Amino acid sequence: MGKSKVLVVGGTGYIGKRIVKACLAQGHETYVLQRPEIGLDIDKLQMLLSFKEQGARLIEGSFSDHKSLVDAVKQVDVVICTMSGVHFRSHNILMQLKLVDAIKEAGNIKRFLPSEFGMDPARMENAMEPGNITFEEKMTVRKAIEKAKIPFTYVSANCFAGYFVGNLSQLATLLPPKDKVGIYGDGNQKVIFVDEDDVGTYTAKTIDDPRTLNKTLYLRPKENILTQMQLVDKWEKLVGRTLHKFSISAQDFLASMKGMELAGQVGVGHFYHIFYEGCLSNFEIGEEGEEASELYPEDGCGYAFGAQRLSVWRSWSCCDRFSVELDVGPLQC
Ligand code: NDP
Ligand code: GO6
Repeated sequence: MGKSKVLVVGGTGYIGKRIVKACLAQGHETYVLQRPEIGLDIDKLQMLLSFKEQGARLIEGSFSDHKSLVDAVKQVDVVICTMSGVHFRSHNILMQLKLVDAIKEAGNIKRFLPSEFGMDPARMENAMEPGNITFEEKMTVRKAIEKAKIPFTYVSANCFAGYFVGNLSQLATLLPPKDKVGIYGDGNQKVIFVDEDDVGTYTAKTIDDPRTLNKTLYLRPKENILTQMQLVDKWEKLVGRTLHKFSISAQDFLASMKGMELAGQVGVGHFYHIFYEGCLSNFEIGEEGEEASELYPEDGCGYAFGAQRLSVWRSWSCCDRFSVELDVGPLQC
């Protein structure tokens, strides 16, 4: 059986572009939705053209034109949606209901991967407001998928390195702290950090795998499970400098939400569940799920997986601020 044809919806986005690249790299006939709404967004247009140069096919379609979505979906076997879902960027998770309708009508889709790629929303029923919107909307999409009997895989990708590793998990910055670092409580909850390229690779790997049909794929390689303290320790060893650590109590952390805009409040709530409650690692993967590094340990890309690679830090070691001030050599991994 040949590799399935895949359509990526949201392909110019932060995680979408990695998924497009991984699908191409793994030999899938890869289609990317080209929305007329991108208008004069020249960055998106050029990205789409570069996908085309790399072998992707562009399909025109719009969320405000149902038939265009049905026609797009009819050309492929698998749909991966990477619709935006980060409040300070843009949050359109429920727009996917239109895509679900189109997939239902088309009737040919062997697997749909909706925009998830984070915490498992099914385990976040007790999440605090307003961050719970993220999980509730993702659950609404899941319910529509399951009601329409569309075959699915949900990818729980845990913490993207770009948002959680480079900054040692500090809020409101993506840069590594220079002198002092806030530690959530005792910094000992187990967190799972995943390189974005690995999210792409694992996602592409799973689309034709019968073992993940109608299941959740958790990206939880052992090397990627680190506490915040272990993360800070790795960085300190890398740069040969010790940072001043100050503990933030759960109470103070939650109190910091007050006066923030919605996006900031959502972030604080999510960080609370991850760093104080340990929501990413405080459960065993059961019958409803599979773990990615167990399913795909080999295939010659094994070394590319895992926090050891930390490409986000490798890039800091080439960044003036650290190579000059801290004389960081290349990462050993
Ligand atoms: P982006 O903000 O990069 O947006 C992705 C795409 O969404 C855009 O490129 C665009 O597609 C599409 N989009 C946005 N608005 C509209 C609209 N009105 N109509 C149609 N399409 C639209 O998303 P991310 O990559 O940041 O997020 C994707 C998923 O990953 C989300 O579910 C999010 O929650 C999750 N995530 C998880 C993180 C983690 O640490 N685990 C971190 C960040 C995100 P087009 O290419 O067609 O323009
Ligand atoms: C990422 C963030 C970083 C928020 C998830 C505020 C959905 C998920 C791990 O990417 O709110 O500074 O699971 O000041 O299921 C954001 C969100 C993280 C943005 C979390 C996310 C993670 C969304 C911030 C900040 C670095």
